[in-house]
Amino acid sequence: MQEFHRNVSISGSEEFTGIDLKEPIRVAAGALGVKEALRHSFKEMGIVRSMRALLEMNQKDGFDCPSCAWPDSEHPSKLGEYCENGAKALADEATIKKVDADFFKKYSVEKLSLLTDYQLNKFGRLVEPMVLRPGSIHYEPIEWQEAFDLISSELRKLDSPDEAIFYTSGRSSNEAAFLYGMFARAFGTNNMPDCSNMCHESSGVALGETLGIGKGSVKLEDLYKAEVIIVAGQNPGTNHPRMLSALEKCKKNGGKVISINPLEETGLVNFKNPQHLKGWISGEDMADLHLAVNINQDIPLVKLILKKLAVLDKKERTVFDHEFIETYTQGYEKLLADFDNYDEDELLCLSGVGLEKIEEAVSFLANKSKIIVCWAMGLTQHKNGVENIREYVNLLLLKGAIGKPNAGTCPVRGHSNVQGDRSVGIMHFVDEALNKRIEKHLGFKPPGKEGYDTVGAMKAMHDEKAKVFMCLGGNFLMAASDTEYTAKALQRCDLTVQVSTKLNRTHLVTGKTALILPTVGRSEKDMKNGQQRYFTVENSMGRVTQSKGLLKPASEKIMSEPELIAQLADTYFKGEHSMDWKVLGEDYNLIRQYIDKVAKGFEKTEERSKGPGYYLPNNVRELDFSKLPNGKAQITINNLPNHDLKEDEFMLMTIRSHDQFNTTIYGLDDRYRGVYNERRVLFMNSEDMESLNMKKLDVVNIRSNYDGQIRTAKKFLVIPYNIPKGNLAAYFPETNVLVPYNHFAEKSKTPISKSIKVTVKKASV
Ligand SMILES: Nc1nc2c(c(=O)[nH]1)N[C@H]1C(S)=C(S)[C@@H](COP(=O)(O)OP(=O)(O)OC[C@H]3O[C@@H](n4cnc5c(=O)[nH]c(N)nc54)[C@H](O)[C@@H]3O)O[C@H]1N2
Ligand SMILES: Nc1nc2c(c(=O)[nH]1)N[C@H]1C(S)=C(S)[C@@H](COP(=O)(O)OP(=O)(O)OC[C@H]3O[C@@H](n4cnc5c(=O)[nH]c(N)nc54)[C@H](O)[C@@H]3O)O[C@H]1N2
Ligand SMILES: [Mo]
Repeated sequence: MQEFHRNVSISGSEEFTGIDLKEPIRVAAGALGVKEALRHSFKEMGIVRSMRALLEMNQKDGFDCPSCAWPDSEHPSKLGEYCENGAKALADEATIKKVDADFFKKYSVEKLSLLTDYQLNKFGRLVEPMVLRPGSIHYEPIEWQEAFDLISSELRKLDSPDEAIFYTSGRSSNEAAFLYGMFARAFGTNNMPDCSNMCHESSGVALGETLGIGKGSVKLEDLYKAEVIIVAGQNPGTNHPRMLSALEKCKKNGGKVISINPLEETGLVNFKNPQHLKGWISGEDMADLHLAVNINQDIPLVKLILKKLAVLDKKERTVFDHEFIETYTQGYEKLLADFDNYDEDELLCLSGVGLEKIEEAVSFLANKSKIIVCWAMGLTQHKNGVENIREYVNLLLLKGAIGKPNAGTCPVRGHSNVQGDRSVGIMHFVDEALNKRIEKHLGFKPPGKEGYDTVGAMKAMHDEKAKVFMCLGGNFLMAASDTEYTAKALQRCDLTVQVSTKLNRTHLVTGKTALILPTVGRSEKDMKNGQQRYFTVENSMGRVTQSKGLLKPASEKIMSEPELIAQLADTYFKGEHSMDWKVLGEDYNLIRQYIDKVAKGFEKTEERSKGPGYYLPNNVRELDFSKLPNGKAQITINNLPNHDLKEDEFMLMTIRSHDQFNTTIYGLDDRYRGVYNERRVLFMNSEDMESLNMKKLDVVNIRSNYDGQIRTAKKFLVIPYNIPKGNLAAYFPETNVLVPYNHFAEKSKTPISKSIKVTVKKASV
């Protein structure tokens, strides 16, 4: 690793931690979920702080859960409105452990980098601004103003504003994201990659093309009375546990749930809802039908279902909604003709699902029109991620399941405010209308050239075309694909700046100079001049609400995100700019007034975000497709994926365990999959293990070979698992080393983290 200018490890310890295997727990949540929630909370925050915080989370006057973007109930339970993973996210942020100047004096970045991501996160909250000077391996304290001066002077040194990149992770508030996006533009660049590029960008592109808005169309209540909910490529029991209550309501009302997933995930098997008494005792079966599709074979599967529905419709003319198709869509005849190009047996074989199950799915759908499709990373993170989603949209359009109650699209967002960040202007592409409003209301001309998205940013830094990299949250090194490539990219920067709450590997593998700017978390009180400030967020369904923290901040030396961005901007512009940054950083109401004027659909946010908040406009809900070709929703033709797997190659998906939030590792257990105290595991079908002559817990290396370049993830323990033959699963981020930086979804450029071609070989130990 001589290329690295500090001797830092990009993986940390790869030692095994002492695995224990048990039967997977097949009931999600329940009393065990509550117990786990409280155990994590008490350990990190103590009992009093935990109870106060948990009872305020997702309540009308409280703060928005820092975990996923699933909407809060409009009638929150007095018992507390949170899930196990929300409680873990809160405990993680509100921990009383601290990472201060003494800590960094004791531990060099080289030493810290030898630890695992789990160990790094456990040290606690970052509590004062720190700088890593060129050549040094120890962070040292720095005054806030000196930090802003340092960044400003590096920015001024650049030959072009496009040599700076401003990344955003989806935890930031609308107010912070707005200021940040406007600062990047005022500085002169659209280089604004965000976590969304690695996440739901494929959904945004697919929905934009077909329905005219890159967001979902359903509201929370729509799920309650849907007739069929399809959950495809999503693991709600772990990643969106509060969604299970909505599925439960749907089922109580007679709806059916179909799960489409290579794995039979626990939350979709059975759910005990701890919000009501009965849920402590008995569980509710969730999915009525599970289709164990092969990785990335959703298109053949959906095509087969559509083809069979088309046959039925030919006879009865009642299966598809012909009036809807006629009035609102274009492309129907072409799609119907295209079905003839596919052989049913071939589609069936590719999908990996049994014919009986397909027939059952067809019978669930044939006479129903209130259909919702929910999805997440299992559809987006493939080369054909955009087409995957378009194919599911075809199903909804043919059934007329769009723009009416209890039907529609439901991309389930990841980070709690990832959708809001985009709505207020975090984007690498140019939005002409937005630019005009910026010019009119903010008084400066924003750049008109498209900027870098995440993969673009990695490449630009790697090729030394970008030299300053600032991150508003996140853990870029571990989140991005191709860890080694990304590490080199970061190290080639002159300056890397992390606005963060917790320690992670991106603080250790850095540019020549690095800054840590510690910030206030979602759960904390944000006071200014004796007044408590609040901010706003947008959930997965487009509702804007307020969020107000209540806990004492981790330290007096941390600064809120809007304030630190404003102070940086003020320093950079030396007080001479059309925007009064300093004042904006102090008064979030003023930021909201600008958001109302500049961001599309926001209006009177100050008053309307109170209580249950307000919905941003959504053309699909109004059946308005006027922005699309011929003013119609687009039915599309989507090709079958073509992977050309070699004889010895498998398809690997990188997924989340039940004990992590993205790159933040809360613990080493994944009880829903029966794995305890270890993350370096590879889930494999037992027949595949047999044919490779492998036994349970054999140590293997996983290799990918793209364009002749070999990438290896070393030392994983093989576990026999209920996964279709030829498919593998392992945890992210440990396996990100395998994902080639230059292989991503067409159009959305989302890395192919869910379909990586790999070979598996026993390691010599
Ligand atoms: N507790 C917790 N909550 C989280 C997160 C977290 O890490 N922890 N992360 C947040 C973020 S940012 C996001 S984006 C979401 C992620 O939420 P998910 O998308 O649920 O997360 P993944 O673990 O990536 O799971 C992907 C699922 O898709 C399935 N899958 C993989 N490939 C395919 C395929 O080709 N077809 C089909 N049909 N299924 C497939 C996998 O088996 C798995 O069940 O969760 C958010 N919420
Ligand atoms: N192989 C593979 N790679 C993936 C994925 C996958 O499924 N497989 N999933 C992708 C997805 S969906 C996503 S969204 C990305 C996630 O990418 P990121 O959003 O970049 O990563 P996170 O792990 O969520 O970021 C965690 C860090 O955020 C900081 N943080 C937490 N809260 C706050 C806050 O309130 N403010 C600030 N400023 N900082 C905060 C903490 O320091 C913490 O260490 O990863 C992507 N990468
Ligand atoms: Mo995400």
